[in-house]
Amino acid sequence: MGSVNSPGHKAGAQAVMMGLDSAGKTTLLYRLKGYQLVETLPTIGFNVEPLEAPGHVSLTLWDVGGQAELRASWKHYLEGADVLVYVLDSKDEARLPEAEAELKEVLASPGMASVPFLVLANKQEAPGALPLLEIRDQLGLERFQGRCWELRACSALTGEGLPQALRSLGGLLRPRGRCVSW
Ligand code: G3D
Repeated sequence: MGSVNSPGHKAGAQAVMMGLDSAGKTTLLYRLKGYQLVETLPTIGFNVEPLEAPGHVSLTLWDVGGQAELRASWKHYLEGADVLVYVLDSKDEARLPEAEAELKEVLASPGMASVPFLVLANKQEAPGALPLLEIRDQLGLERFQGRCWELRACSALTGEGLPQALRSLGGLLRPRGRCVSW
């Protein structure tokens, strides 16, 4: 992927979005970009869009395909990532353990120790969506005390929570002090 930006260097920050297939990453990418809802197809490889977060934070958001056979390539996209966006399907409780295991592996990748991450609990408008507290507990996010992370609820379908998600992204790209929040 593109050039590596040092933390705090806002122009051209690289945000890498990962998560299991069908979590809603591509829908989120185009919603955040301000496009109308699009018919999505499984992402083979990646989609990428430049975005502006509040506070004049320019970033490039990479949407990396999440199907099991593509996950081996995730590590290539992590090189040079300034922030990780990890997307979950809040109504798919059955796959939360798989999502948790993948997140753990991504965070353990070389170079990721100091990279902040934003977990987006997507599909929150769907009946039966797990509440944030439960998602936080099932993902074991509390164990990442020493890292900079945020957990936000959103719906790429309705757009709810997306302005806050963008604000969180901007904030994580210029961390200061305590930054764990959900
Ligand atoms: P992916 O890029 O993570 O693989 P997609 O996921 O963006 O392709 O979305 C997978 C499916 O989830 C799509 O439905 C999409 O419309 C749906 N989806 C995405 N975000 C939301 C959301 O916030 N709420 C709900 N209810 N559905 C969402 P299809 O039916 O096309 O597979």
